[in-house]
Order: sequence, then C-alpha cells, then structure tokens
Amino acid sequence: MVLTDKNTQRTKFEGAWKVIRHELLAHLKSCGMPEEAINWYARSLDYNVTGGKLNRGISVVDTVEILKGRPLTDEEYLRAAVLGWSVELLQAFFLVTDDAMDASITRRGQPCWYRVPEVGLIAINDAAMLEGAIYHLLKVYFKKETYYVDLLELFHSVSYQTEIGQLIDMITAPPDEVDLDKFSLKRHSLIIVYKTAFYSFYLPVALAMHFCGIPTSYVLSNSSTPVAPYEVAKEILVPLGEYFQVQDDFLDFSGVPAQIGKVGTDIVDNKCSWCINTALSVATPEQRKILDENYGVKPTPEEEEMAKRMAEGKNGEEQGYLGEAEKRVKAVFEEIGLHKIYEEYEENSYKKLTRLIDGIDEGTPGQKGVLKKEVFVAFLNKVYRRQK
Ligand code: DMA
Ligand code: MG
Ligand code: MG
Ligand code: MG
Repeated sequence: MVLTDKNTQRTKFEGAWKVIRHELLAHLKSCGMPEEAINWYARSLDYNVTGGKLNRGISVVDTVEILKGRPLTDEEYLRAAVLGWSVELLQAFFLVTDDAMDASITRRGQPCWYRVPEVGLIAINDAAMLEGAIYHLLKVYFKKETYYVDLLELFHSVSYQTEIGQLIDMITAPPDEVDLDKFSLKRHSLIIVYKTAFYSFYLPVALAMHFCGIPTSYVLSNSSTPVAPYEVAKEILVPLGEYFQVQDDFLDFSGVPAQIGKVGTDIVDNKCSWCINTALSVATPEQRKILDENYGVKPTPEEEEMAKRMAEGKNGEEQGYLGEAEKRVKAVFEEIGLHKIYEEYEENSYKKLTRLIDGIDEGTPGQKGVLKKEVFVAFLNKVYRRQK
C-alpha cells in the first residue's frame, strides 16, 4: 500500500497535536486553574512532548491504516492520533524522569527539562502530569468503547514493565560501585526488553490492534488452529525493541550531539550497555584493566563544567566534551573494533527479524481483521540503520 510521504505524515500528525494540546489546556482552565498554571503546563507540554522523532506515535496511525487497508476518515484519524500522542506523552514522562536519573545534559538538542533553572525538582510533578494527560485523553475519546478497559490495562501494564526496566537499569549501574563482573549480555537483554521494547514497540501496535477491533484470538480462513495475534505481535516486537535499544546504546558511544540530540552519558554513568558488554566479551587482559580502571569514573568538576558549557554551545557542531577516563574507555571500544561488530550485529538482527516477519500467517489474501506482515516491515524499516 502506498502511504503518504514521511513529511506530510508528520505534519498531519502534528496537526492532531494542536487539538489534543488545546483539550489538555482547556481541561486545566475548566478546573479553575490560574493563568500561571496553564502557562506552566503549556510550556512543559511544548518542551517535552514535541520535537522528537515521533516514530512511536506515528506508528500507531500507520498500523491502523495498514490493518484497515484503506485511508482513515478525519474522525478515525484524530482518534488514532490521540492514541499515538498518548504514546508520545508516555515517552515524554519517561524521558523527563530518565534524564534526571541519568544526570543527562541535553535531550532533543536542548537542556534536559530538570536542568531548566526554574524547573529543577518540579520536573518530578511535571513528569507525572505528562502521564496523567494520557488517562484524561483516553477518557475523553474512548470511554464509550468496549475496548476502553483494554487500552487502560495496556497502558498500565506497559508502564509498569518500563518502570521495572528502569529500576534494573539503575541498580545494575550504581554510581560509586563500579564492578564490571556484574554485567552480562543476558542482564543487558533483560534490562532493555523491560525498559524499552514493551513501550516503544509492542504498545503502539497493540493499541492500533485494539482500535481496529482485533480480538485476542481468531481462526484464519486457511486453517483451523486458533491464532493469538497479540502474542504473535509481541514475539516480533520485543526482539525488534531489543535491536532498537542496542542502537541507542551504540549511538550513545558513537553519535555526536548534533546528530543524536543528546550527550552520551552511558560510560560515565556506569551503564550496563551493549557496548561495554560486547567489549568485555573480547577484551584482552590489558584492555580489561583499562576498562576496570576507567569505566563509570566521574569527570573532574572542571571536566564536568566544560561538558555542560559545550553542550549549550549554539552551533551544534561540538563533539561533546570528554573527560580523560571516558576518552580511555572510548579508545578501547575503538581498538576492539566495536563499529565493525555493531555493523554485523545490525545485519544479523535485520535478517533474523525479516525471517520472523515472514513467518506470520495472514490467512487467505485479503482476509480482513487479521495481523499483516506489513505492520512489522514498516516498523523494521523505520529503525534499520538509523543514525539518530
Ligand atoms: C531509555 O534508556 C529508556 C527509557 C524508559 C527512557 P536510556 O537512558 O538509554 O535513554 P536515553 O539514551 O534516551 O537517555
Ligand atoms: Mg538516559
Ligand atoms: Mg536511562
Ligand atoms: Mg541511551
């Protein structure tokens, strides 16, 4: 099917945001909130929700179109976009808290919300309000639907999974207790499935499936064995989400701020990332010693000051300022040929995911109301070889 081109799609999706933003602010007004509260909330929404890649949100709308097999009416589009923007609101909620916990400097090319001087710890409540907006929107747009409770349950369970993932991400990386023996690719996989895969990949597709009335089980016209489509979707989207987070980990090391919109913090934060785990699996004893002595080592106050100043530089060309310990870790990553290993990982993941997608049974051609391969192909093509 020919979908409209990427820019038109994005503009249309952003158009729906205007309606949604207005709804959220009007609700605050209707509660009798003073002008300054409305302005604060508007600023938080504008700062934290828009300006990203919008991959997750647009995927909801894309998936609905693919499953329905036709263009959407204006009303259908808006309601599908409400689900898409709800995923973006969830993402905004997680990013605001994630940046504070990771002590990150920039996000989407601007200072992280908690680092805006007048914001600080109020960011905790702002994050909670970004999440609260989801349930307000679901009530306004979906309360009458039979699948309303499915939407609620999905958002709740996926949020909880993400929070569990964030917990193991944080406690596997205590700031003042660097012990690389604690890391493993197995632990890494558990972290990234929970902190990223469910909310970034399974959630958008499952929302679209509920919206299109896909039941939890159906029988295809060419077979008598029942299919559990939400499980089928999960079996592909979880490994796809793992692949996506490995890309995020790799870009944290290899990407420059002007390209990825953020300054990488994984090495300094002692994160159990794909890069360090891969390096540990091939490091010589000498390289291992350098990693033990430098991974997770905090920059000196002078280095930290420099890093912040450079992150705020206006021309966006900076490499980002690296402390000496971080430089030594990066040098080992280069020495072991991490770029090459990553390239191979990427090609293998693409092949593996393509095989999984090929295994989906769509029934007889044109059968309506069933999962389609195209949903997953579209998603895979969005992330394959991404540079930001
Ligand atoms: C991302 O982990 C997970 C969530 C739930 C936001 P991360 O800290 O690697 O993300 P980023 O690199 O964007 O800070
Ligand atoms: Mg982070
Ligand atoms: Mg994090
Ligand atoms: Mg990251």
